[in-house]
Amino acid sequence: MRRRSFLNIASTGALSALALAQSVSAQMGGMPRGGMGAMMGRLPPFRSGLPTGLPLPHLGTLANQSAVLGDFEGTLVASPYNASLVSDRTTELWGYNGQYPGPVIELREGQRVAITFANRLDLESTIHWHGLAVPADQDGSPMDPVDPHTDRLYTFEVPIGSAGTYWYHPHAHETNTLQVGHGLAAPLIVRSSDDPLQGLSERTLMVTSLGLDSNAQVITGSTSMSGMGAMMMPGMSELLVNGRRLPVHTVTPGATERWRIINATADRYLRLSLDGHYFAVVGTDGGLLDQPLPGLSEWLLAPAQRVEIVVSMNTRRSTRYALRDLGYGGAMNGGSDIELMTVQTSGAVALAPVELPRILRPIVALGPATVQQQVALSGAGMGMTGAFLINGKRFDMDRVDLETVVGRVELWEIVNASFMDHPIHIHGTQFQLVGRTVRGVPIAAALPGWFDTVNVPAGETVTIKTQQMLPGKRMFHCHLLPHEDAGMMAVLDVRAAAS
Ligand SMILES: [Cu+2]
Repeated sequence: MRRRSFLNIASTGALSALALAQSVSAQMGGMPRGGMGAMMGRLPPFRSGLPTGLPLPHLGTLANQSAVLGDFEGTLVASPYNASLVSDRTTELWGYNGQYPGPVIELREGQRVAITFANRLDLESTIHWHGLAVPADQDGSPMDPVDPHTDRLYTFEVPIGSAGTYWYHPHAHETNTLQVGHGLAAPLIVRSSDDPLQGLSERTLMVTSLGLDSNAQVITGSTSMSGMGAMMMPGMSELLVNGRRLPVHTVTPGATERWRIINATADRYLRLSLDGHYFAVVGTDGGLLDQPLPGLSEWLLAPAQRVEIVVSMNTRRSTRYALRDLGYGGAMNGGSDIELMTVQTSGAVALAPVELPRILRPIVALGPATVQQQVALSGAGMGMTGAFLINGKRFDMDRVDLETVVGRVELWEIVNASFMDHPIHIHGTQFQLVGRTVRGVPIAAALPGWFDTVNVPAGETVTIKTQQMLPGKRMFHCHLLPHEDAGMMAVLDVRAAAS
């Protein structure tokens, strides 16, 4: 199959921007492919009976209960609750504070945070602060479970320089497809005092996948069929934005908006595109890029990744545009084109476009790597057996798979020998992209920005530069949750630096 250009670049005239965007295209591995998805036939879009066309909701924020000025204190209760999603039916969801998605946690750089987690589920759970560099014992890893019907306190300080879009979700042993699939996930936003995009109108768009059976009860890829889950889920779930199927976001014509988009699905790649619009990417997993990347028509957002985009709406009044997932075959997810949200311009007088600053913030490149590590991803057989492995092994939390030292810069070569893409997430840090190797040909793909999750396309090698600044044991794993549950996870032991 011939590759075609992933990103259509508007005529910005800037050759360097074009070259950079092409390297982004290369880095994201984002070409639609036939592959297994095509071989297995495209599944018709799943229809759950969820209503469409309702207004895009603003997500509620978690109340700050701290009596100390500047600190953040909050409570998250995870429990089952009944929701009315489909007419004449009640659906049991599992939620944080009875919300789907859960409440947004709004934090500031440097803030001291104390969050009580009340686990009112009948199974063990944790809260993982996805992408934030918090101490290993506060990271909500499966080594640190919170028993059913018990509480625990998470405390950490929000790192300086971490302003960006994150999310929180359970990270229990082997039950994450089940827990996230029932609704346990929510945004976490970190703000800085000197945000160069502060004046822009802003929306957080949390994309989740929800599967409902004919009785409006949640279906997920269960642990027992976790190997199959990644293939079966997409045909059985719908994509929601802020908890709603195909909501309507009404905007003033010409308005310039900043969207923080979170892929909180269990296993869906999102090839995002907005009909009739180009957009600028301004941020990735770990916050703003060094400069905006304008003129993009699509962006591949792997499971667990976030992207911040700025889009200036068309000046035509009373016109509808679809925010779409164009479909991506790399993880056998069928590759259908699905509308996620309707953007509707109002009848108001058009606003003048806002010009973006040329520089967003400095991104300091990690220094030269002194150690190289190999991470091999494989799937046994054709994946039907449920064996998804890292360096040939299934996850064992009592084993250490890789070792590093606090502060050491390492080059990780993540080799995907399997037949499908895997989005690899490393806990405890943000890393930088170096390049990828396609059929033996290395392609430089430096993008001045920070990531905690990178897509590693089938048959390719992705090279990253990474550094851990806090000691302790950290997970790294595939963020297709059925793969993670099936054991595609490993332990990185970060040793304190020798004095
Ligand atoms: Cu995977």
